[in-house]
Amino acid sequence: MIRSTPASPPGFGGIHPLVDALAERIRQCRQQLPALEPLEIDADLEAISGSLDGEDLFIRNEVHRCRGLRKLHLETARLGRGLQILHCVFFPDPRYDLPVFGADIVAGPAGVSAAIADLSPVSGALPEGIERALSQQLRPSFSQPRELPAWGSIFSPHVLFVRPADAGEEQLFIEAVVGLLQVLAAAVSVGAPQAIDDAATVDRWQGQLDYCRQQKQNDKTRRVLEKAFNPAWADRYIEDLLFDDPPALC
Ligand code: BLA
Repeated sequence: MIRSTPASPPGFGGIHPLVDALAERIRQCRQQLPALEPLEIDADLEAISGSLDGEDLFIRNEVHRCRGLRKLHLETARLGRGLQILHCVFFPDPRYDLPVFGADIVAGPAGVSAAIADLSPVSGALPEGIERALSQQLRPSFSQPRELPAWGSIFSPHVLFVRPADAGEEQLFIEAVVGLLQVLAAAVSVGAPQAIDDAATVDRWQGQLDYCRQQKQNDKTRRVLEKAFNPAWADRYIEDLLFDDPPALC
């Protein structure tokens, strides 16, 4: 089992304060969701530890579901060469008109290189209520915005992809993620399921499958996992846990 690690500066065997603080805020938001329950995952995927080139390496996975969301996955990891990661995806139940929530932080010894968060559409555009709520939120400004790769066409026009320059911008990023989760939670609380064979459900299922396929084109994730573990392990991890296809509608 992995011990929980207190926040500490990067490079001291701990976890970057932004990774730790965001994980904690996501857990608080998660707790407010209706009918939240933990999902079983294979014990060998829940807490993974090892060492690479003499460095501690760990992955901690938490997986839940709630009404409206089929899988809420939060991962915090330290993967060698001081690389620390927060990876979080909330996958909707396709019967509900809800987007995918995704967030990723990549921090190295030189600081956070990537912080991304989005509510991503699974049927062309975001549900109207969500689009309206996001358009009304103040868009924080960051000094170092980043450009999305080609596979990033899955993200919404509201996507935030930045390299936070200092602790102030890290805090802005956390608040922006909490804002997204509040918008999602409001939509979850009023959402009602449509039939499993409704054309809209099928369309959203297909959209979620496309989301997973596009995410799997991110070679950077695969490369890091292959190096820390091995190619077969990385493949299973990506296919079964990070971006598994939504279960067949039946
Ligand atoms: C980039 N993701 C990266 C990078 C690494 C990882 C090393 C490069 C850092 C950089 O460009 O500064 C690695 N991310 C991981 C690993 C895991 C992970 C190993 O989550 C998991 C174990 N990625 C996601 C999700 C999103 C995402 C959910 O998993 C968005 C919602 C986005 N990561 C994302 C994007 C990039 C990135 C857009 C930049 C890719 C690029 O510029 O080519």
